[in-house]
Amino acid sequence: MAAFDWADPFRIEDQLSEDERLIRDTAGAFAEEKLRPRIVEAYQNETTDRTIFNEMGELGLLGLTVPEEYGCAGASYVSYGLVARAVEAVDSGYRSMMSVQSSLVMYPIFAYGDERQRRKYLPKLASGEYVGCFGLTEPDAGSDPGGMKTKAEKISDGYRLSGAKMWISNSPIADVFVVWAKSAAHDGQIKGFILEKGMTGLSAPKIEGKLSLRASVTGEIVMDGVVVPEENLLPNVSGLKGPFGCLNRARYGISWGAMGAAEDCWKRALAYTMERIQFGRPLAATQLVQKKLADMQTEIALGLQASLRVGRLFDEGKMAPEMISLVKRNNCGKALDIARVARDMHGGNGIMGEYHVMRHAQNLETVNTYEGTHDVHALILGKAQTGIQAFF
Ligand code: TGC
Ligand code: FAD
Repeated sequence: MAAFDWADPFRIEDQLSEDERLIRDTAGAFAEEKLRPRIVEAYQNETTDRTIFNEMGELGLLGLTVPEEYGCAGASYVSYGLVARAVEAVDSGYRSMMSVQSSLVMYPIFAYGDERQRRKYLPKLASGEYVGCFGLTEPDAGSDPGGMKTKAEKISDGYRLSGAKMWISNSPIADVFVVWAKSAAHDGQIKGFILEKGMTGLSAPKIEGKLSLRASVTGEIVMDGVVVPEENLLPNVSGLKGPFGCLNRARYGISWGAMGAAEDCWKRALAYTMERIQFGRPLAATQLVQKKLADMQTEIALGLQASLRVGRLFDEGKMAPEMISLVKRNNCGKALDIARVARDMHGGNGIMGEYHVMRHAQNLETVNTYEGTHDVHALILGKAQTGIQAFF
């Protein structure tokens, strides 16, 4: 009989390759040694440290799955998930910064861009010299991005973009903006455009006062007749499958990341209740607390194993988007529950920044909402079973 490792019940460790373990350890050391010491203050003060992109770039953590010829690691999707898990164990906002850059900016330039666009943007995004953002959501088009109003009008040597994007991670500090707009020149289809900081009519005001993801800056993208040259159109995709192709990757990474945050909460709740004495015994000696710890362990073990399975299928070219809806929805919902329970198990201390659990819970409220809300992913899975579209 094998020994039971309570912290890794299904022996995820044994299921990883040597390269994947190396990448995981690199990301884990960076997260705990470089990110953990700054998060409490950054969150409290609502500040985003731009240099984190450079630090991640130096370690090769940006655009991890993009091929090496563009300055990236060309690693597996399982590796990408492991990085998301390690970074989000510290803070969902730091994972957000990384995953927007990797899955929502570098991936579409790689997959839908031409060779000139790849060579121009990818190496600088990989090193962190450039920060990128992804503009899909609008004030009146969130779960239903097909309802977007942003328009691209054809002009002699390019397009004129008008409209506004809302809730855009990284936008106030972005150099490169991947923006989705309806193009009359393409039968009203949605097309992707690469905008650059400094273009006339382009601004990205910060959204102030968030109570979640406070260490990751969020803004708008306002386009007041921005002239975008023809060479900045992403030529190789049309329609909603363009942005959804990016979201498949980001949502998959989030499924791992949310489990990273949940693991941090679980292990903190365990450590805290082992130490904390009430009624003459550690809290962890009570049945109620042990049940909560067992529930956390179970959901995390199942969630990680599921994400690993989807990652392997991704790497084998056998991923279906509905698999990603299943793990994104399940892992975000479960992580949010775990963070709330861990906060409760810390008693009054649980509301303090230095104990980390309340910050995770606040962050996971957003993680459960962005990239398709918990309920939108339920409707995707419901449609797959019934064949009936229930969005409207
Ligand atoms: P529907 O008619 O179902 O599909 C339209 C076209 O898109 C294709 N498609 C996909 N392609 C690839 N992957 C997927 N997952 C796809 N889902 C759909 C589909 O085949 C079709 O193609 P074609 O060629 O036939 O035209 O689309 P719908 O308008 O009915 O949409 C339904 C719904 C609700 C599923 C969809 O709109 C949705 O997923 N809504 C959620 C919106 C969302 O996730 N927004 C995310 C914004 S970005 C963000 O939140 C970043 S936060 C990041 C961070 O900070 O970490
Ligand atoms: P709505 O779509 O208005 O939904 C509100 C509620 O209604 C939800 O509970 C939803 O589940 C429910 N609902 C919606 N439709 C249905 C239906 N048909 N049936 C039943 N219930 C329904 N977007 C980007 O493009 N780029 C980014 O970088 C980005 N970063 C973000 C960062 C943060 C901090 C946040 C908060 C959001 C970010 N988003 C980004 C936007 C995010 O993807 C949207 O908030 C999300 O898709 C939900 O859209 P909404 O906020 O308009 O909510």
